[in-house]
Amino acid sequence: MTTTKTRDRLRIAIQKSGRMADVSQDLLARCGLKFRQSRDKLFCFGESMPIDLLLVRDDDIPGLIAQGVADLGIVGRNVLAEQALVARANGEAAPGVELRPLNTSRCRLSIALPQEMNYENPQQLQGLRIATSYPALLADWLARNGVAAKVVFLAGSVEIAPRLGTADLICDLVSSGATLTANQLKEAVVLLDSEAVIAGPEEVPLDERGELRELLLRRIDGVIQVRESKLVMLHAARSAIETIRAILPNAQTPTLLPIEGSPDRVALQAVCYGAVTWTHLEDMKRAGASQLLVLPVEKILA
Ligand code: PRT
Ligand code: ZN
Repeated sequence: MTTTKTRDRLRIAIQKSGRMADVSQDLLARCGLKFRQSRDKLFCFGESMPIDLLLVRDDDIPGLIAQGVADLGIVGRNVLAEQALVARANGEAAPGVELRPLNTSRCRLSIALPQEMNYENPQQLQGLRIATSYPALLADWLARNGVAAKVVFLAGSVEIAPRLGTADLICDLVSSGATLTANQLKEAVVLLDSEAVIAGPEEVPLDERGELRELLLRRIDGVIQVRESKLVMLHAARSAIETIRAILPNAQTPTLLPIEGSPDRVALQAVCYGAVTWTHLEDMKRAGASQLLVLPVEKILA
């Protein structure tokens, strides 16, 4: 059932505890939100803005958005995509759309095989049993590839199913790959590249929540931009600046300042919106830069 009541406070659902709990709290804190912890720790009242928090299991987040109980949620794309397929199959309301990727909590939903099996093509999986906590995403991939395999649903510990003999292979989340290796499995096909996302209903609420949602999304954009930005400072001969500028990754127009006592040399500073690697620094040094400094950026208001 969808709640149609208007509200003047925005509600964001995030994971109460688990891999995404700290990441979500940290993002909202960086957006300037402060919350009062309630005694049951499920609902936190927003003190700095009319934005409250619901602390729930990650699997409940898409449903809370679909019911209109939460206006936004921070959840893995894997959870959102799985529940979107289930909702569509049941003719239910979509559990929200992805409004922003958050470039954190990255993982992939992959099919993994016992190490002794060689993967060549999807047809090889015909008739096999695949254990997973993501039955809809797996069934969708199997259908798109014309494979009739048996989907064995397991809520957790999917990786031990082949050893227990309850499945031939698995379809599970992978990040470093260490869990697969420890269970004598290897990644064969990536079904979905996942990361934390901010999700919400496609339509912006028509009451006060609409503006709050837009304001928060703008702040989130700023936080993400800052997270990936670095301030680069260096000295170089004026004649080398053009070459050095070409090496700077995703840089804003740099500021050039004179250096006292060295009329041919300038100090350069530029914000780069992307990773500044050792290779970039070494290339700039070769091009004539010295005194290279790379600093984190705290806030940007362009
Ligand atoms: O209690 P609640 O239901 O809220 O939490 P949960 O136990 O269902 O989820 P949680 O906290 O484990 O994960 C939340 C979200 O984090 C997931 O939905 C993903 O979007 C994201 N995420 C990122 C991961 C991983 N990385 C991850 N590595 N979720 C799970 N894993 C597991 C995976 O299932 C496997 O068991 O870690 C293992 C593999 O890790 P590697 O590094 O060994 O490959
Ligand atoms: Zn969960």
